Order: sequence, then structure tokens, then C-alpha cells
Amino acid sequence: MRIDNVELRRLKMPLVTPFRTSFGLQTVRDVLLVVATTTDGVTGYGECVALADPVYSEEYVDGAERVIARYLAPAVLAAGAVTAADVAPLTSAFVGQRMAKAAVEMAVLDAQLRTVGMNLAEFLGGVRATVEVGVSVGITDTVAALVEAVRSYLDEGYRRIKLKIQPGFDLLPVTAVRDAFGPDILLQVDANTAYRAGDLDRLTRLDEYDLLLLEQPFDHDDLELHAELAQRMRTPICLDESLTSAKTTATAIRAGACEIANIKAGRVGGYLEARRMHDVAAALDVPVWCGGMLETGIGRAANLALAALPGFTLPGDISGSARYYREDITAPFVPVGGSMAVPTGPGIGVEVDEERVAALTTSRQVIR
Ligand code: NPQ
Ligand code: MG
Repeated sequence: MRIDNVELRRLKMPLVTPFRTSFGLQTVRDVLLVVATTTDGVTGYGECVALADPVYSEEYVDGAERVIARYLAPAVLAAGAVTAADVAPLTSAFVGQRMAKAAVEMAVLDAQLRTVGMNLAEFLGGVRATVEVGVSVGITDTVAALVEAVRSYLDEGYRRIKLKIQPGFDLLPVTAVRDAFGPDILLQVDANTAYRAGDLDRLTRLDEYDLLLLEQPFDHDDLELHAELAQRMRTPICLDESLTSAKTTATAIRAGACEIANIKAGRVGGYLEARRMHDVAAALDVPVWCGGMLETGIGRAANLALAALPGFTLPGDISGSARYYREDITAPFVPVGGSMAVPTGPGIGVEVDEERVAALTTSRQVIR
């Protein structure tokens, strides 16, 4: 397969409700789509999960677009015949840029699989036709507002709730949600690196709430502190921002800092590395689940394929399209009874609504 051109499109997608985390407030998603067209006219789609600002990781969407336009796309285009497995070696001269590389690899992989008529879940080794999903609930102005938000998601059938926490918004909201909905709802929390060594004692008090896991309490490169907390808590410690590859995942697990792993293809450089990370975690007997980055239907479809792998034993942050967007750029994903069907079509398995994409486009460039 030869790539003839790579199109980079920016879309502005307003969120249905503001989403607050410990690293800030998001009201609109600045999406970067990578569209790879082969010399046979087959089109593959990739979605870059970088945020508008480098507040979740070092990457940000303007930077990712420039890196793809100037370095990554030219390297793939110059290579002639390629497969998705060639993208990482072809772009390894450029350090880091995992979210940018992941978007390019995803577009090439989608084009490759559409060319041969193979489905992504099948290609990755998926074993499930449906996957359990959860929802991530942002920090609210009041605890009462949080309880109402959680109630609406439970009414929609979500069985796993993730609460964003930060210093000053942790024990009280968790208490209120447990008091309001009882011991049976699957509940977990995510701190997005907001805590410090001085918070160790406070965090251990979360053991009272029978949480599924505590996600990324400390800085992304502080494995020691995560390992110390893991020693002192019953609640499993889950890492997100810290895990940038299968290798860093093995290191974190061996350090006792990672008892459950959040896998995001964009954070580790693509779905091929995400599968390797899944295999490492399985080999070390560590459960994994699929994290979310407020993807459109394009990234959501691919995440469902990934979550079909055997080691994904916990509900993922792969919520319905309506959790974030009034109207998606694919047919909407709708959870039923807390689960969603894994797309079965070729490639990522969904059709993209070109008209909707055109309506949301703020800029477009084609690299040849
Ligand atoms: C997490 N995701 O697990 C991230 C954080 C996050 C679903 O909580 C735009 C794009 C806004 C990606 C806000 C969830 C975002 C974003 C929060 C990711 O840590
Ligand atoms: Mg997280």
C-alpha cells in the first residue's frame, strides 16, 4: 500500500457540558483529524487526542499538527510502500510526539485494513462483541450538583462511574455519591497528578469507600510515591499519564507503582503499542481498561476494538457520543445497559459523516 496524500483537518466540537478536572476546565474540543488516502483511493482516518494546551501531557494540538505536517507525514509519504507497522520505525528519528505519531499510525492502519477488508478488532485479536463502558464525571461547583450528574448517568444505564478529584474535592464528593447510590455502583476516582507526598495520609482514607481504583494521584514521573501509596492502601493504584509505552508499563508494574493500567492508544504512540502494553500487563497479571480522551466517533470506534482484547477486564472510559457531543461525526455510539457493541465493519468499522466534518472544519491542509 502507498500513501498518496495526508490531509490534516481541525474541527471545533463544543462539549454538551463543561468538563472540569484538576488541570482545568474544557468547554470545547479542538480536534485534529488525520486522513490518509492511498494511491488506490482508499481513505483511512486517524484522530489525535492531544488537548488544545499541554495540560494533560507535553503535547498540544497545534504542535501535533505542525509535527505531522513537517516531519511525520513526509517520512511516511517518502517511504513508498508502507504498512501501519512501518510508521513507528519510519518516525523514530523524531523524539516523543506519541499522540501525533498515534494519529498518523491510526490513519495508515485504517486505510490498510479497509484495503484488505479486515476489521480492527479482528486485527488486534479482540475476543468480545460488546464491551462494558463507564463514564467520567468532572469536578462540579457543588457536591449536590455532582450527585445529580451521577444520577443522570446511572439512569442512562452506566454501571461504572469515575469521579474527577483534587485537593479540596475528594472525600466529601465520594462520601456523597456512596451515600446517595449505595455500595453496589462501581466507583473509581481520577486525580490527574494533583496530589503531593504530603497528601499520603489523606488519600489512604479513600479505602473506606470500596473504590475500584485510584487513578494517577501523583506526578507522571513519580513511581516511588505511587509505590509507597500502593503499599499503604487496599484500593488498587492505577496509572494513566505515567504509562507512555509497554516498557514504561513493565517498569511501573515491577516498581509496585501500577496495580491496574489505563491504556490509551494516543498516549503510547498508537494501537500497535497499546496492544503490546496489553500483552505486557497480561503477562504480569495486571488488569487493564481503555481510557478516554473525549474522542469523536472515529477514536471511539477504535477504542472499542482495543477494549475487545482479553486483558481489558474493567469498564472503559468509552462513553456514548452524547456524553460529550450534541452531534458526532459518525453514527452516534449509544450504550445499552452499560455496554457498547464493537464495530464490525472494515478498518475502524464506522463511516465518517463528511458533511458534518466539513461543517465543523476550521482549517485544512494536504501533505503530498
Ligand atoms: C483522563 N480522560 O482519564 C482523561 C482526562 C481528560 C475521560 O477523564 C479534552 C481532551 C479534554 C482530553 C479532559 C477522561 C480532556 C481530555 C480530561 C482528557 O485522565
Ligand atoms: Mg486519567
